[in-house]
Amino acid sequence: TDFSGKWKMKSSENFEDLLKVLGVNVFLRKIAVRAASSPAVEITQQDESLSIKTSTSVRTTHVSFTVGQSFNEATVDGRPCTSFPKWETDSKISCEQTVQKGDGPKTAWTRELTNDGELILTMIAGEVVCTRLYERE
Ligand code: R13
Repeated sequence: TDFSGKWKMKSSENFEDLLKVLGVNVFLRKIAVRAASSPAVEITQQDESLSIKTSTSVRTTHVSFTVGQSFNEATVDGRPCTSFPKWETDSKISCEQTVQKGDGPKTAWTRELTNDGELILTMIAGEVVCTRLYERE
């Protein structure tokens, strides 16, 4: 599977609920939700190594990792965490996150390439699953 490409978001579910369960206040939530409605995602992949740049008007994140090796990133509410990405299937990566300090709901994400070439991102916090569907630009 090759996740490489520039991606645009087609739909998003439960993004605000995700931030809410993570304790983000309503003021910052509204700003984040608005900005996250039109992200630009660029992924480059070489074998098991991925680099994912996610840009919005208020926050841009850039992560690089190799599937099967832990790396440091931040949870969607901005807390530093250690992440462990693994192949769930040959077209789906699932990644568990462990925050470096403090507690809160268990967080994780998955990225899956569908048969029709779309990308499904899920971000999970406790019982809340945010699902975001991307298509190539
Ligand atoms: C701002 C500060 C407050 C906190 C926050 C959280 C998330 C975001 C912005 C902010 C955004 C996230 C976008 C995520 C995307 C995910 C994806 C709560 C720290 C800066 C308001 C914008 C686009 O689809 O991969």
